[in-house]
Amino acid sequence: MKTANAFATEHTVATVCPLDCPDSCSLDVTVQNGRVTTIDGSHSNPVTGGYICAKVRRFPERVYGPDRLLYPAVRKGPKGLASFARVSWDEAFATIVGRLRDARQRWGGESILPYSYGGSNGLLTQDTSDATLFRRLGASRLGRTVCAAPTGAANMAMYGKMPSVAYEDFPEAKAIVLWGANPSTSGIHLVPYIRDAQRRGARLIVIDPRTTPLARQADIHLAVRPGTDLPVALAIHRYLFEEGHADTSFLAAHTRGAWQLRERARPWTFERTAAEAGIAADDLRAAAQTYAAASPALIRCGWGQERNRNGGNASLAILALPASAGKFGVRGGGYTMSNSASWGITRDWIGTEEPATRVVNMNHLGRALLDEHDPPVTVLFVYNNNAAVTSPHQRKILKGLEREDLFTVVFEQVMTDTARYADVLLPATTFLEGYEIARGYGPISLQLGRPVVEAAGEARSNAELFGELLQRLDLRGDEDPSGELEEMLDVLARLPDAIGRGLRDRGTATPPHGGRPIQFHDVWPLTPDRKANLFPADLDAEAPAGLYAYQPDPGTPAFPLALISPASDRTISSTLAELPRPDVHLLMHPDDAAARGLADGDAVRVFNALGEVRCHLSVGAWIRTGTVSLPKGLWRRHTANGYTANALVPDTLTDLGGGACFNDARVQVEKIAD
Ligand SMILES: Nc1nc2c(c(=O)[nH]1)N[C@H]1C(S)=C(S)[C@@H](COP(=O)(O)OP(=O)(O)OC[C@H]3O[C@@H](n4cnc5c(=O)[nH]c(N)nc54)[C@H](O)[C@@H]3O)O[C@H]1N2
Ligand SMILES: Nc1nc2c(c(=O)[nH]1)N[C@H]1C(S)=C(S)[C@@H](COP(=O)(O)OP(=O)(O)OC[C@H]3O[C@@H](n4cnc5c(=O)[nH]c(N)nc54)[C@H](O)[C@@H]3O)O[C@H]1N2
Ligand code: SF4
Ligand SMILES: [Mo]
Repeated sequence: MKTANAFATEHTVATVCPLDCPDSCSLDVTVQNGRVTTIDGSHSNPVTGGYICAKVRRFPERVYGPDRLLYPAVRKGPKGLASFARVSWDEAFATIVGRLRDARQRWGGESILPYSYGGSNGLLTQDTSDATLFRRLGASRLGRTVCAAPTGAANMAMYGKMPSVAYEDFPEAKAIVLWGANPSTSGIHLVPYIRDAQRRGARLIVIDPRTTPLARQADIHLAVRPGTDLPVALAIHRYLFEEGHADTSFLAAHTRGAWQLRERARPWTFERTAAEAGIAADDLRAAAQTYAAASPALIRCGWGQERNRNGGNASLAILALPASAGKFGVRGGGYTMSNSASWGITRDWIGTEEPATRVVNMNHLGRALLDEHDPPVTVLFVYNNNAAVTSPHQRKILKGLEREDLFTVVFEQVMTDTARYADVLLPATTFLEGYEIARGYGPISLQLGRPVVEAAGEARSNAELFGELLQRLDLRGDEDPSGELEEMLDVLARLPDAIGRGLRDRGTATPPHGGRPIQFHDVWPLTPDRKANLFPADLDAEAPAGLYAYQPDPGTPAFPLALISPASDRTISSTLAELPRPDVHLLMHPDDAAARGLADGDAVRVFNALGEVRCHLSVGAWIRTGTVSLPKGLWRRHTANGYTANALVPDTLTDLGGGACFNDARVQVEKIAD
């Protein structure tokens, strides 16, 4: 009897992981008595092959954990201390609606700043009814630049974001360059395809200041100094052009601007570049020769190289390599970048045209809260984001969030560091409790996520929250969908026919070209003349020193170490950071440790003019000299003094795209008493 009962109440639901990870795993979720018990990979997305990462296996601990937000609440104590009192949704709505109306009346709509980023990275939970609401309020617009802004600007200007090489085609390549990408952590399903290529004789080149797992298995590892990728890529162009390896017929037929690129590459000899990047000239030459000689040859361009003052130009120069070298037109040749634009989705479901209100670069949140007066930001509405720990210049942001005259709404799943500063805190559903359309940005995939269990407590979906706010502010249009299910159906109906039908009927859409397009064969640059623009003139005007012009680090003797903060296998950005984890360490090379009298396990302070982080030290040769590393995505509870890497990250912007300079911090490290 008992067994029969248990059987009757256990079932498995097929859905998809929409977190901000390139892979977009299809999932089988087991539910027992209305609660999620296990999350496993399924085979419906063939690329993710039935296995998932350890992080998302632990997602039930998040759904039912002590940090989960279950009810609306209002602040009771000082900002930042997370002292809240439960209120009804009605009370919460009344307060928010009153404050939004008041802000609009006194200061104008631009005094309202919506602040959001990846969250659940799908099509439904962002840029749907939320965008309709903030557009109709005439709120400030947000420049969503915290990630992929420089690479996005480069890929758009050069290739119009044409679809790029799929994971499945990596085994065809005879040379693979992993440039500023660490798939062993940040997109694990690419790894077996790379290993397969290696077994079939491919040479692997890794360009990364750290000895990542794949760098250890590479034929050539260029452990460059952070921020020096631009000269490194230009030196390879120079070799191609000056030593007769450029594909002049491809360049003439399919590109513009090649000679200007050649001019800018000319000064970057292997010797000069190697000195700047802190690598051996022979290794750089070997990398250039290997890449030039191999066919097919493939570059996986990541995001590690974009997050510094030269990041936009570096990404441009990297993306231009397959054009100069004539690597396109064959399966397994070309480049892989974000594939999020591959479906040509334009989000024409947003209910209102975008108003011409002021744009706030999200990397300048601290400045927006403290230095902006025309009008000041008086209402901050945070959702799908944890800015208190994920945006640059943490101390300035926290100071801004402390402003007594700022009204902050945070709409969240768990008690994040940002949630602790809310005036009104609203509970959000997780992807296991609602619909989502998840779009892979590694593999070209689009899958429908379904509710697996009832929402915990009184949590609501984004569609429900923003729909209700539109209603209560008298901003709802007759055409607007009402509620999450209607919003999902509305989006499905507005997607191109074949895509919407696939999602409705099978839960997955069939990508063009079987999801494995060959660049310059099946897909072409989405630029006006369908050519690759190797020297986009508008970007030449935007870049501080012009296109492909390198901005060297002038050096700050007090802070000689470059700090990077790459993705870790514990979190996706800062999502899941609430779960228990081992002690956090700063990673440092043995030579740098010795020079400072530091040893493995020491308590240290990492500091610069912006702030300080106190944690323990890990000494190892898997990072280059002159560079130290802290994990991305920490919460304040993970360090001894409550600050994370972003307390040391300046809010300067990248050369192109207004991106964040997370890997451009300069610091010093010293021992402290434990
Ligand atoms: N587990 C996990 N997966 C994730 C994420 C996560 O937080 N955790 N985040 C997701 C998101 S939002 C993104 S954008 C992607 C990011 O995906 P990736 O780009 O792969 O991730 P990162 O760790 O930011 O950077 C990759 C590598 O760049 C190196 N690097 C740092 N600075 C430089 C530099 O100046 N030049 C070069 N050549 N290399 C440099 C780092 O050492 C790191 O190994 O991953 C996604 N996947
Ligand atoms: N130092 C350093 N900092 C970095 C980076 C780095 O490399 N180094 N990388 C940067 C990168 S690549 C990125 S993409 C950013 C990401 O930064 P964020 O956008 O802040 O990403 P997360 O930390 O994942 O926070 C997303 C939050 O959204 C919530 N959420 C998820 N789904 C929903 C939903 O449906 N509704 C609502 N209301 N909330 C939801 C989650 O609970 C989570 O707390 O971080 C950046 N920060
Ligand atoms: S975070 Fe990435 S690897 Fe993990 S389950 Fe989600 S899509 Fe798969
Ligand atoms: Mo990102």
